[in-house]
Amino acid sequence: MNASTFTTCWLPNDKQVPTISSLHITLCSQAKVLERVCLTYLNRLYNKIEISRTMTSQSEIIIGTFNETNQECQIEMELDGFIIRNEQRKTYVLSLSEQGLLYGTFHLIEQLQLGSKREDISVVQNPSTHIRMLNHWDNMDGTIERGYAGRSIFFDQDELSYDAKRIQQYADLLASVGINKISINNVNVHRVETKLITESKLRELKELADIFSENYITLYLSINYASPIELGELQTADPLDDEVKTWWKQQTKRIYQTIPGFGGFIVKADSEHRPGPFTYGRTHADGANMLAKALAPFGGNVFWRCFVYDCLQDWRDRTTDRARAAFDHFQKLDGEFDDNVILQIKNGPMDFQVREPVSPLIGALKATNYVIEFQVTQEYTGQQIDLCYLMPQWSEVLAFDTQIKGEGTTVSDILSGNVYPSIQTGITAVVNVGNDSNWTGHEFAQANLYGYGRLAWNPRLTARTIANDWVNSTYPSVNEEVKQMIEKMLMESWVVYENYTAPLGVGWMVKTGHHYGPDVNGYEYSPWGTYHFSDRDGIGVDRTKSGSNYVNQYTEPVAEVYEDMTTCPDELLLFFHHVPYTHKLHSGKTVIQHIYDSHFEGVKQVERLILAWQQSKDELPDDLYEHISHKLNAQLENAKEWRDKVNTYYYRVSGIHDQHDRKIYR
Ligand code: GCV
Repeated sequence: MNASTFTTCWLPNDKQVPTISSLHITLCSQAKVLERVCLTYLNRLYNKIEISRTMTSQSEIIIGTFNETNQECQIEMELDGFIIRNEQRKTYVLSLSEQGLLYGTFHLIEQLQLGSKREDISVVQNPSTHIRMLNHWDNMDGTIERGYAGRSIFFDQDELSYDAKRIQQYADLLASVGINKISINNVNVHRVETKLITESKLRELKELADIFSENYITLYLSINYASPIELGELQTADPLDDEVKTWWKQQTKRIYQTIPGFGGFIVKADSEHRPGPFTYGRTHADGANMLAKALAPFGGNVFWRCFVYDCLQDWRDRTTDRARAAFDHFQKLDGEFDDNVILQIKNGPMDFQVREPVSPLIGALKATNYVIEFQVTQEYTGQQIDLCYLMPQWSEVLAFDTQIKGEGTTVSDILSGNVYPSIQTGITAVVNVGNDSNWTGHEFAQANLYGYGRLAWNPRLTARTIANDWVNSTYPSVNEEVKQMIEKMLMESWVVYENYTAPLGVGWMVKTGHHYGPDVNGYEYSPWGTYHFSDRDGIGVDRTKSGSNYVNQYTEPVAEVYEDMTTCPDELLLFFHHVPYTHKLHSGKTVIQHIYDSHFEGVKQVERLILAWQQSKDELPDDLYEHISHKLNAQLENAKEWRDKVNTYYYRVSGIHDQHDRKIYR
C-alpha cells in the first residue's frame, strides 16, 4: 500500500478523510479550549462544522455544565467526571466543570472516531483518582535521561526552547486521556536546571504553563533540595534551619506571583547522590514538610519520591537488600507528613524491571498521601527499540490483592481512595515522549502513553480494551485483520520481552549504564544492590526469613505465599528464593530448562512477529511498514544476543544440558 496514513497520534489527524456530513454544535460553556478542540478534531471527522453559543432547534451536540444547559445531574459526579446522553436527537456532553467538559468532548470524539453513532453514545464517567500525572526526565541541554524518542520537547542548549504548537498538540493528547498534572524536568536536577525556579526562568515558563493550563494540566517542577546553597545565598539546606525555611517561602511566593496556577515540586532527595535532609541528620518528613509549608498558602503540593536506597553498597555485604529500602525508610514515617505532601512510590521495590512484585509500601501507608509511579519510558523494557506494551504489566500491578484489609484489597482499590478515604492517592509515570515526529520513537510505544492515561482514569480497564481502542483510533483506515494483528502483537509483547531477558523475576542482567542488551554479570559485583547470586549450584535472591526477610514487609497471608517456595508464583520465584537449577517449577520444568526454553521461545516469538508483519505488507502504508520492520529487526538481534548470552552463561555455570539439545554456545 502506498498512501501514507503514518499518523502522529490517536486523535483524528489532518490526513483523515471526513466520513460524516455536517454537524451543528452548541457550546454553552465559555471555555475557549472547547471551541478549539471541536474545530481541530471534530472538524476532521465531519465535512462541515457549525458552532453556536445558544441552543437552537438545529443543535445536534450541546456541550455545557449542568447549570449552563439546564440539565439535571441525577447521580453523584466527580468534578472532572462527565456524562454523555441523548435526548430528542440531541447529544449532550455534561459535567459539573469545564475540565470535565473537555474530557467529555474528547471522549465523544474518540467514540465517533471508533465508529459509534452519535445517537448511541451514552456514558457516565468519573475518574478513579484526581492525581493523574506525568513526569518528564528532560534536561535543559535537550537530552532526556532514559529518553528514546529524540530530544526534549521543552529544552535545548540550556534554555527553554519549544514549539508552542507542538506543545499544544501534546497537551491535547494528554487531556484526551485525562492527564491533569505534568512535571517537565528531570528529577536529577543539575546545576542549570536548579535555576528554573529563579525569576527570569519563571517568566519564560509562564507561557508553557499557560498552554498546559488551558487543558487543565497543572505544571510542576523538579527541584534541587540544595537550592538554597546552589543558588548562592545560604550555607545550608537544613530543613529545620529558619533561614532555609524563609528562603523557600520567599522563593515559592515568587513562583506563584509569576505562575499563579503552579502545581508544586517533585523531589528526589538522598537518592543516587542527590542532596537531601539526611545530610543534616533530618528525616524525609522534616525535608518534605518544610517545602510543603512553603507551598501550602498557594495550594501547592510536594511530590516526594520514595526511591531512596544505598547506591554505594558493598556487594560482599549480604545483609543489605535494596528491595527493602523504600519500605524501611518510609513506613515508619507514616502519619508524619503534611497534608500537601504526596509520596511517590515506584510500582516495584527495585526499579521498573520487566517483572517485580508490587511494592509492599503500597497499602502499608494509612495516614500519608501517595501515588504509585510507573515507567512509560522503556528503560528496562526495550528502550522503544523492542516492542513492549506495558498495559498487561500495569494491569497486573493494579489488580494485585495486597490483602491489607482482608481479601480483595487491590492496589487499584487503594489508589482509587476506597480503602483509606482520608488520604489522597493517585498515579504518576515517567513519560516516553521526545521530539521525534511520532512522539515516542517506536510508533507502537504511543500505545503505552495512551494506555497509561486510560488506566490512570480507570484502573479496571483491560489491557486488551485499551490496545483495541488505541489501534482503532490510530489506524482508522487500516483493514480489520491488520488491526487485529497489531493488537495481538501488542498483547503478546511484554511476555515475549520477558522470555528472552532476565528469568523468573530475578531482574537486571542488563548492560551497565545505558541498560540495553544483556550482560549477565554487569551489575553483579557493583555497588547498586542489584544481584542474582548465580553460582554453580543455583540462582536467585533469598528474600525469605532465612535471607533478607524482605517478605515480611508484606501483610499476611501475602508474605506467607512468597515465603513458601511451593506457593510462590513461578514468575517471581527468583526474586524471592535462591534455588538449585534443578528446582522444579509449578510448570513442571526445572529452573534451568525454563531458562533455556524461554530464551529459545522468546527469539522464536520475535521471528513470528516479523513474519506476521511481513505478511501484512500490502495492507500497510509503506512508511509505517518500514518503520516497524526496522524496529522488529533490531529487536530480533537484541533477543538473539540475550538468548545466547543467558543460555551460554547458565550452561557454563550449571553444566546441565538442554533437554532438547538446541544450539547453546559453549
Ligand atoms: C532519573 C534509575 C534510572 C535513573 C533514574 C532513577 C530514578 O536509577 O536508571 O536514570 O534517574 O532510576 O528513578 O530516579
